[in-house]
Amino acid sequence: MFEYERLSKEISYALRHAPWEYELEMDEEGWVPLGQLLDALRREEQWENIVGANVEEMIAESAKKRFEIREGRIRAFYGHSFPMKIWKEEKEPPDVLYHGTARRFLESIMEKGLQPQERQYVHLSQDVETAETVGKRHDGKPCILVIDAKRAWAEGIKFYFGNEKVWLADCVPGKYIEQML
Ligand code: HQG
Repeated sequence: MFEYERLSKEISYALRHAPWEYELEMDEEGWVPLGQLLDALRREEQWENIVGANVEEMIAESAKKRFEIREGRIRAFYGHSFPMKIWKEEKEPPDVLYHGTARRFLESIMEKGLQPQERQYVHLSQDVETAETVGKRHDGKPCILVIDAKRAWAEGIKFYFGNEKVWLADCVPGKYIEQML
């Protein structure tokens, strides 16, 4: 039985943060050959018998849609942090998006806007529930920010499609952000 959570974390690390540690050749959309990733994982004792089907099962079992496999390649939908910025598809966002964050970040966010911080893009949520889950990683009682994506888009802020629940942006100025009470 493969431990999907550990596998998901390690693949997240490889595809989002440190592809060079796994000697992966990544293209500008974040794709790497699945076989290359499997070879790299197999060098570790814990994954010495891993096959593609295990990765597919991990993706299918996960509550979050983090990865995609297509034509023998795998990529992460979002979350990247290394300097080479992954190309994402620009897309008109829903009228409203959400962002769950910690209370301690609020003042700075309202002053400087939502910034990508350690990642390549700001991560926004399609619905409040998803934003709550994201925010709880930073604060037991997270606050939910409501983004006027319709106006921001109309005024030239770029949005990108992550997956059905996750949207990305380069930054979101404070004037488009309101705290949900
Ligand atoms: C905050 C997980 C101060 C921002 C999640 C956030 C997501 C500011 C933190 C995905 C700021 C960065 C990404 C400013 C933004 N001043 N703080 N100006 N602008 N921040 O983890 O959005 O499980 O890099 O509010 O579910 O929390 O890994 O981003 O709190 O989808 O698949 O800086 O990662 O997905 O934190 O999460 P993060 P995030 P996975």
